[in-house]
Amino acid sequence: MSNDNNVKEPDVKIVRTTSAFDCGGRCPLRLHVKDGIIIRIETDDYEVKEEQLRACLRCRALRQYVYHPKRLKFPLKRDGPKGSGKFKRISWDEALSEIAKKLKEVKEIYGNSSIFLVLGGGYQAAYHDGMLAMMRLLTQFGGYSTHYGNVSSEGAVYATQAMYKSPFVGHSRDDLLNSNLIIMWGWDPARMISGTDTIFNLIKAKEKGIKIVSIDPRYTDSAVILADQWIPIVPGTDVAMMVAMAYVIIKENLHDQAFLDKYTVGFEKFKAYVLGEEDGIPKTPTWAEKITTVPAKIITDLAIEYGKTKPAALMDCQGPARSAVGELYNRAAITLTAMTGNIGVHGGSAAGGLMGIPYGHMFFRAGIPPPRRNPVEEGLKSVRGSLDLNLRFQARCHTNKIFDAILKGKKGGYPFDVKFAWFVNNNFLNQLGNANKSAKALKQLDYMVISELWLTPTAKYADIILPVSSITERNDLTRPWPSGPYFTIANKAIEPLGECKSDLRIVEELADKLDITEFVKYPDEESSLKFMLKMTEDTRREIKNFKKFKEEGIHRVKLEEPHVAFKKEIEDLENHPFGTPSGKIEIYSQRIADLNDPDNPPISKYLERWEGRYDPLSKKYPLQMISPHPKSRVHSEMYLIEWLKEVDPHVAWINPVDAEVRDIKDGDEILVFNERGKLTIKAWLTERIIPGVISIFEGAWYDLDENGIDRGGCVNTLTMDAYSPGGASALKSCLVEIKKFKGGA
Ligand SMILES: Nc1nc2c(c(=O)[nH]1)N[C@H]1C(S)=C(S)[C@@H](COP(=O)(O)OP(=O)(O)OC[C@H]3O[C@@H](n4cnc5c(=O)[nH]c(N)nc54)[C@H](O)[C@@H]3O)O[C@H]1N2
Ligand SMILES: Nc1nc2c(c(=O)[nH]1)N[C@H]1C(S)=C(S)[C@@H](COP(=O)(O)OP(=O)(O)OC[C@H]3O[C@@H](n4cnc5c(=O)[nH]c(N)nc54)[C@H](O)[C@@H]3O)O[C@H]1N2
Ligand SMILES: [Mo]
Repeated sequence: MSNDNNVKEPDVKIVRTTSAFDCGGRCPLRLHVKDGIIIRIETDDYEVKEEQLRACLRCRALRQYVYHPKRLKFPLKRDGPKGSGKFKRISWDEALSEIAKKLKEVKEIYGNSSIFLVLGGGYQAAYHDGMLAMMRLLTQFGGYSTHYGNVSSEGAVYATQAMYKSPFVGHSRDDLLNSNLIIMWGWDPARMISGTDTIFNLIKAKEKGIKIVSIDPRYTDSAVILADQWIPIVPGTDVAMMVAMAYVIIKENLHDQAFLDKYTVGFEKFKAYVLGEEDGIPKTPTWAEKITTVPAKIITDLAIEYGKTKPAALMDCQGPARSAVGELYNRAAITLTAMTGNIGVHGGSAAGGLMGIPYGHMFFRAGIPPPRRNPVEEGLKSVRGSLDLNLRFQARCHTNKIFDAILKGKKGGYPFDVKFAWFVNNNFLNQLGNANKSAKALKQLDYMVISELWLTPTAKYADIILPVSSITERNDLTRPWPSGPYFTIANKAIEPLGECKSDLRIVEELADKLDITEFVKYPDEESSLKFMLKMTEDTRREIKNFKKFKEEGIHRVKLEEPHVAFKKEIEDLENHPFGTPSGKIEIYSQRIADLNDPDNPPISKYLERWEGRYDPLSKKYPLQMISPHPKSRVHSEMYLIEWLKEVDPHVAWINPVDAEVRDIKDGDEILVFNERGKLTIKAWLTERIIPGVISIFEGAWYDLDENGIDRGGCVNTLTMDAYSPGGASALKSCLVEIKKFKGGA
């Protein structure tokens, strides 16, 4: 396979590994290591060129990340007011002893529920990152409080749980080539990767002449390179367009009644809503045009095309669902795929937010290593909104309410008072709604520990910071989450920098200080990985030769044909019913109906809740702000890397129409503001975004000046710490105003 032996420099070792960034791509990398230092990075050289998984700009800048002068290398203790960023170096022994003492104190005085574990947002990319390790440690210490609702994808999780009961709604990407129409509905894989093999397969699809449509308020990179048609839409109004498409499909008799009869429940109720029998409003394209600004003719034409073209892949995503009623967008998309019989067939799509195919998710399917039960949650049931995800949510706060819970505790109706918080795998001050409020909460918090590679805006508020090794400094399993099918493994290429340790090592040492004698320790990282691989059936079946897997850094699963979600169910429903209570796809969900919440209807409907275009607040703050994920970073990770800043400077996308009335010119420094905060950023005037909407990529580091203005341009200075009935973090429902920034307050 490789030509590793042909390396010209004999003292250069090539380590095959993968990155573990949260873009979900998992790219085989060849790290050239000389004298213990990574001197060069190359990407996949798989002999089957068509199947190479080539890395993008971020992995190619991995050396800049690993060796960045600002990497944390020693344990730090706060040496100034919280948030000041002033720290002094201490030893590991001092750091862990102080943490252990604090933990014991809090446990004794307030009980375990006052220990709050704030877990990764997106960064759950590797088995040995801090999440599972910390859960295991604190479980054995008597339990902890935590949060529910994945900040990333809870809208999609809720939609798929409600309608399919399985989150594995994806096809392998080569199946896109079997499609005859691909609709990228709020999906921009050229930027956000969505699986390393995605864009390559989309380019092949385009070359094959498959029509590709993009529906997005922005003319995205993917639309630029792939789309035959760009349909700009007002953010938050997708369901109106989807419902109007359903109207046309029903009127034209293009729906697949046989499929609906056999595989779904509740279509009649959805139909009654669509036709206006329920509320007197037929959901015609003209009705939808007023809401979405998409011309009725374009809606009609696309509906007819989607209804007639078999198979067709409607690719929705997670981003648009991260809004006030986000799950309804994924639910409407699933409804359309069911109406057109595109589920379970090659070239189709089950929609549902691109949650991927099973393989890469191995360590989630295997569950948390024992002990599994967190004593603080014992005996408690899940709360509304969670459906039956089988987690004990009553003891938790919602993820987008983490800082509100820290501020208000039990007096504010939360199930716990936080006295000790451990942040791991996240930069949540930066990444959750309402950063100014989050900063206030962290100032007030009694005691905080974070394990990090960087002095992030969140880490600045910690009492103790523990420096963590990067993925190049440890052995690990990594997780390609949106696509595959392949398994990846990270191989240690270099020794940890400075005094950095892996999260796994940290919990093992802390377990000793906490006198948890029965804590399971692995003699080395490899034996922990072997244990993990044994825990799921497909890894047992596939990875027979661990040594080979390690050497190659990847195990490619050879499928006889592309993976298709729900193929078994569609081919043989009797023996393979869906996991829902009815055993079918639930267009109407009785479980949701039972919750009796008008904002959480049992069928997907177009609703507006807050801070959408038609909110009365738009008189004061007339611009909708969206915050997609940055090309040059993974959220806030890699923020400090100058190479990447150069590739894609941090600017606000503004339509010239909105700029002109405010006398804003291209390149002007502007103030973006609402009741929650103010930030400054450079304006980029472009027709690649529709009027009435501005776009600022998430992840720039929050940096408050003396006037309370965020000069870092962190978009969450403006967003809300709220969530949808299904549990989506509503970060995309946000109204703002802008003006030229003239300095001062
Ligand atoms: N406005 C707005 N906000 C958003 C979004 C949006 O669309 N709009 N998107 C949301 C989404 S989808 C997500 S997933 C979240 C992401 O939110 P976060 O997960 O908070 O974002 P990251 O910047 O990836 O932060 C991960 C942190 O983990 C650290 N880290 C990396 N590797 C390790 C490790 O091995 N161990 C430890 N201990 N730490 C490590 C990194 O240095 C980094 O600081 O952001 C959300 N925030
Ligand atoms: N480079 C890079 N890649 C990443 C990440 C990253 O930080 N950097 N993060 C990763 C993570 S954690 C996630 S969850 C994924 C998924 O990423 P997502 O959260 O799905 O991606 P977003 O960029 O937020 O949104 C996708 C598209 O939706 C559009 N959009 C926003 N609002 C609306 C709307 O109301 N309607 C419609 N039709 N479109 C809308 C945006 O303009 C954008 O082009 O990306 C992953 N990939
Ligand atoms: Mo995410």
